[in-house]
Amino acid sequence: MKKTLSLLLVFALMLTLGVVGFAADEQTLNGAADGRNGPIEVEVVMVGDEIVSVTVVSQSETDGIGSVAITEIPAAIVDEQSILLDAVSGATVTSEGILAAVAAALKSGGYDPADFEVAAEASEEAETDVLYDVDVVVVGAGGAGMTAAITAADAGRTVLLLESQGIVGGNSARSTGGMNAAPTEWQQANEFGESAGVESTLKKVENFPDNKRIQELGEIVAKQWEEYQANPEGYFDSSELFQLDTLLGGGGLNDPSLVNRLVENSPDAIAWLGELDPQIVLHNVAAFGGASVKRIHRPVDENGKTLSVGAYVVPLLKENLDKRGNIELLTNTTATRILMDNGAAVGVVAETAKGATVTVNAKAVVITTGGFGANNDMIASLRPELDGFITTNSPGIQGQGIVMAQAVGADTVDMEQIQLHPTVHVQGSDAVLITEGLRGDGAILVNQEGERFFDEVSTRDKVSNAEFAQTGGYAWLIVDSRMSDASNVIQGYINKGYAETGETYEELAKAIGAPADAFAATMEKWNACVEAKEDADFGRVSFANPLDQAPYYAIKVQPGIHHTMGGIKINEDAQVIDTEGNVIAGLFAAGEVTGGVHGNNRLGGNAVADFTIFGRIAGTSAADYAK
Ligand code: MEZ
Repeated sequence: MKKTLSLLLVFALMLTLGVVGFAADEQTLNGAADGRNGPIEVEVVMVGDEIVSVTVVSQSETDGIGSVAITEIPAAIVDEQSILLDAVSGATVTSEGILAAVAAALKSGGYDPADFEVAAEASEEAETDVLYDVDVVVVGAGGAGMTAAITAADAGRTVLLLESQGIVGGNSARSTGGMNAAPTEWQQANEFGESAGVESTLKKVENFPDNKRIQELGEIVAKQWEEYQANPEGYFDSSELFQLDTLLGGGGLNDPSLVNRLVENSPDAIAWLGELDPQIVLHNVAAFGGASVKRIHRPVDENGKTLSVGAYVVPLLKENLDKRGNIELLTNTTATRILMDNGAAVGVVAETAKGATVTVNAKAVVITTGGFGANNDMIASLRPELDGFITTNSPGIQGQGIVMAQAVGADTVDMEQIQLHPTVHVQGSDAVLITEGLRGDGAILVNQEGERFFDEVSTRDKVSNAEFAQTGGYAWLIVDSRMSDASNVIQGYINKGYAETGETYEELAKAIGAPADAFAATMEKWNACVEAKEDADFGRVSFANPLDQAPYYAIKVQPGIHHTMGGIKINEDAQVIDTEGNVIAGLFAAGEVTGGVHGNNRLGGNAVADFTIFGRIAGTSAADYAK
């Protein structure tokens, strides 16, 4: 004890004399504030009035979205000695959470946060206009844009990639489920138990007597199914069944040639992602709405638990983008106009966040700006009944690319086809997508009366309409702990506070305010349906496991805008088509900015397929054109 005391005295003397290696008035402060997914905790080191360092010590923000703010905002605070900074666009909630946590830390150390609310010097600096000359300019750095840029760069072209937001990823970064592909070797790892799904699809063909392609595919699949049943080896799926599901799901409105292109390229697209980056492994195959069989390919962690596909793939695409010396990425730069010469696209004009003009001369232009699901005015002008609806879309999804393409004569298709996703959870001011994967893996939907009301794995349009008809227009999505133990995605929802919970059915019913008897009866009846593999009430044909492992969870969900199926008209080579039906030379488009692939309703898992497959096609076509 005596020895400890004397050591402390020596240490205090050294501090006074400035002998030790840190300044005497250095202090470490801690603060916390809410981010998008939960609390953000920071550690702030101050020396006198100087912010020496800011470290985020704890957070649960989304990879590829919030993670960008977590890297950029602390460094900017130190550089600018300010907490009055612009948020990283696209990651506003996380940015503001970090700034608020730093303010709280400063306050705890006796500082007045207002003293650090100084206008950042750098942001006052004017930017100068700039001119680029490249082979290919890609507008929009979501999944399709990054894929197109990488493909064109790998074909030897110089590429400039423009992104209106502060982060890349767009809606792709928010996608959760996975990517449809068929037939693949990874489907073969599953035991086939989806006969009822195939039978039910073949029956639906009768509903489209005038759709030549649906009839044609129906005949082919019926024959394939007959042959398989005679010799049931391996897992049953085919390119034709995948096309049939996509066309039936889209109400037959899809362009069959685009569907064919999507499907035929799907197995190779999964392989391509794995070749691009061996870390991209999408080999866990599951059932999703509107698919006759298990077809969505998902990532899992080292323990086999499912992960969100967007948060998994987007950072890896970005990493691969950064590795290429012939791609330059400009964020916070919004393209406003396509440059034309003699009927051909020859570049774009864009504007930086600080108002400077970026002029890009390019041999080919690729538009990949995504749809318009975050642009309420555009939505309301096409579908007045959706005015003010909640949306799962990223804020940058404003339809800019569609407007720019129309200005140079591009045609559009199916613009009024706007998809509502039936399981969107409202948390504060956020509308959060609760993946369809939960229903594919066995979850059910009950209404406020504690009763099932529809086939949960039907297509999104139908499930959404059924929800609207329930009390309050919402439903409760029910999972058990067997499901949550197998999924990082579900555990994330629980950790973020989206779920009510109960140790028994009755307890969960109480937590959600539903009648306990009715809810418990619904659960027992559902578990019996799973055992019998038959749902006499609603005709569901995919079952997974009974929901009988406590604790049980319920997430409140309602329909929200998720995908805009309409957009720029393209052909199979991702060339943009004008209102006269001709190709616009030098102009290409891919991903949600285009229309025609999904008809009046996109199937879950077809967006990631769309951005990868048509992103690659657009990148290849643009690179060829720009030779
Ligand atoms: O493709 C989608 O939109 C998708 C798979 C969404 C989801 O529910 O996870």
